Amino acid sequence: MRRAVCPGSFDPLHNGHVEIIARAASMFDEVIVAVSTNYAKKYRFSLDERLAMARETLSYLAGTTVEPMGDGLLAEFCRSHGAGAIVKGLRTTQDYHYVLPMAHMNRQLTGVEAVFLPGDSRYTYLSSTLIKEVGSLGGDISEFVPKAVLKRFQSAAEGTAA
Ligand code: COD
Repeated sequence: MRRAVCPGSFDPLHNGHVEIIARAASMFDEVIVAVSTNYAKKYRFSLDERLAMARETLSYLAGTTVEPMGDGLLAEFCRSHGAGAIVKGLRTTQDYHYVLPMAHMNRQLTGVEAVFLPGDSRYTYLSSTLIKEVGSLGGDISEFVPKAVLKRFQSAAEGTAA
């Protein structure tokens, strides 16, 4: 059984993430989407919301589950879940420079391998940060995010208007 983990904050999940996770699902028997819970970090969406958006969006992918990562090491999460690989999407060489030391460290810690997939060129300009900025300033983000995410931005906007 080949099992991989796709980790991230997913604050929120966007189409670039979904494309990488779908490709991981086609390469591995099982994929666990691990949603990070770094208590030092301020998230726009709560853990429950990030889990719900990812579960609603990814339910069509066979063999894919969504779980909270907990506040420990990703390498330990992989070991405790029997996953031999961490799959990450790369947008730019900057992403590569950021994730490469992590890949070495994770492998050193528990032997877990890193698999890097080049992001689809349709989505490489997407980041959760940019989407939050555009969405919170009233821009149309419908092209960039799954329906489950769009719905939450719309409810937040309605809440503000009320
Ligand atoms: N196209 C393709 N891939 C993309 C795109 C895009 N448009 N946007 C983002 N991605 C990739 C990112 O490169 C990343 O791999 C993944 O999608 C998730 O992105 P984010 O932004 O939601 O997630 P991050 O970068 O905030 O997640 C960081 C982790 C949670 C992976 C990291 O902090 C971590 O490993 N934390 C666990 C603690 C730990 O073990 N620390 C020690 C590390 S050695």
